[in-house]
Amino acid sequence: MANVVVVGAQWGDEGKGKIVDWLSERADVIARFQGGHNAGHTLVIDGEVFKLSLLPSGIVRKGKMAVIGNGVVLDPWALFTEIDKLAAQGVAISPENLMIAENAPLILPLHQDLDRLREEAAGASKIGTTGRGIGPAYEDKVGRRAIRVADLGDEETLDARLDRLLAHHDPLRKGLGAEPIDRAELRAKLLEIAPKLLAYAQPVWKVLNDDRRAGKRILFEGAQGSLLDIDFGTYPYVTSSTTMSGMASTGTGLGPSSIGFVLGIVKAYTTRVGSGPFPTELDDADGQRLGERGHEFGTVTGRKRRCGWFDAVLVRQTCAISGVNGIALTKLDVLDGFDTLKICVGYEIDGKKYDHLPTAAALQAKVTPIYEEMEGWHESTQGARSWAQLPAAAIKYVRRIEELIQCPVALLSTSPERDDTILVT
Ligand code: 2SA
Ligand code: MG
Repeated sequence: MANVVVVGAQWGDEGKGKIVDWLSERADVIARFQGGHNAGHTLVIDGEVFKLSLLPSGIVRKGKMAVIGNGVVLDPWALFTEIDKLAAQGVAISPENLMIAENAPLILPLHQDLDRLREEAAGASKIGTTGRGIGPAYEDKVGRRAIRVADLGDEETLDARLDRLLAHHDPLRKGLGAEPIDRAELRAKLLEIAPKLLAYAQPVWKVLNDDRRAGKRILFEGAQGSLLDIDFGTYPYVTSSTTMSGMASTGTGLGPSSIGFVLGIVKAYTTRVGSGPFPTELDDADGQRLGERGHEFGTVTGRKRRCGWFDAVLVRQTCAISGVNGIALTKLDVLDGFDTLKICVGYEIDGKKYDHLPTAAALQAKVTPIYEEMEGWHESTQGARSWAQLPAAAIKYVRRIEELIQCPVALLSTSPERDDTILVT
């Protein structure tokens, strides 16, 4: 197997966790390259449910190396909470099976404060973030005032970093009506967790390049989805990282030539959490039904997801931007029992047809989807393990999606269980 990058091709929650877990059986190293503990990946293994948020999904498998790359923003306290939770489920985590990039920036409690304060102040125009401090942490990274993993190894460096950071945050907090940071408390908290965290710290770029040369297979695990990308998503209703495949390279320190295959994860319908445009959103009984059958609630926050028909325009667009070689189509079984299904094949805006989502917010707000109707099926596709077990109408639906998004289906997932996966190619 070539080194594979897995990205969500919609707004996240496409079912990446299960696919990454399935693929990690065929990999030696599983690396996260962006996002933080705003991600929520659910794995079901022999009926047991594992919910991961910051850790790469491959961590649940024995004999694999899980990697948190420099492109990730890391909340050290959330990390150890998650490690403890997994330990209680029998998954042992140590520097033997987890390494963290020394140059990964940290998420601190002050980032969560800022995330929350800003969302509260924004009222109706809020982004609908996960409240994990992701945006503010990336701001500090780009603003060159982040505290990074390696900074915890030296008190003098840490002090200098803290000075710089608080010089920025205290006035910001004041403007939002919050108290200044208790520097001594934050410093003590960081120094307390430092040895635990530093035990996992590595020059990830170097280890991965050595791994690659040694012929190890690397799986890059994307989080969130392409339409939440900071550049190509529905800005400003996006997350603060690059969620496209290109980030796998800069978010770990392996050149683009190390990537052999880009797998886009695509849900057979569409969902989104948080605010922002959603052309095919359904406010009716069909939308309700998709949400209920698909258990569309956030893994991390429990938030109800907005649901709608499959939007081929958007998926064609994100597959192009990420250079997707093939898709894994998930949750087809959620569509079982609909008489008719709709697929969005184009947009109409002010009487003009579009084959892509324009960037201008004013145009996005006026999109009317152009639908194609397809016959549904009443048989159950849940748990199907071969193409032959699918009803003809379901096969037709999948083939039509391939045609519209200009990308082949490589995998078909028919239930949350690891083995209910059909390899198409
Ligand atoms: P943030 O917190 O700054 O990244 O939020 C910005 C936008 O990105 C969306 N976002 C997500 N959308 C879907 N799933 C996500 N992860 C969790 C999950 C979410 C959860 O997999 O279930 O548990 O609610 C995720 N993370 C960020 C977010 O909704 C904002 O629109
Ligand atoms: Mg998710």
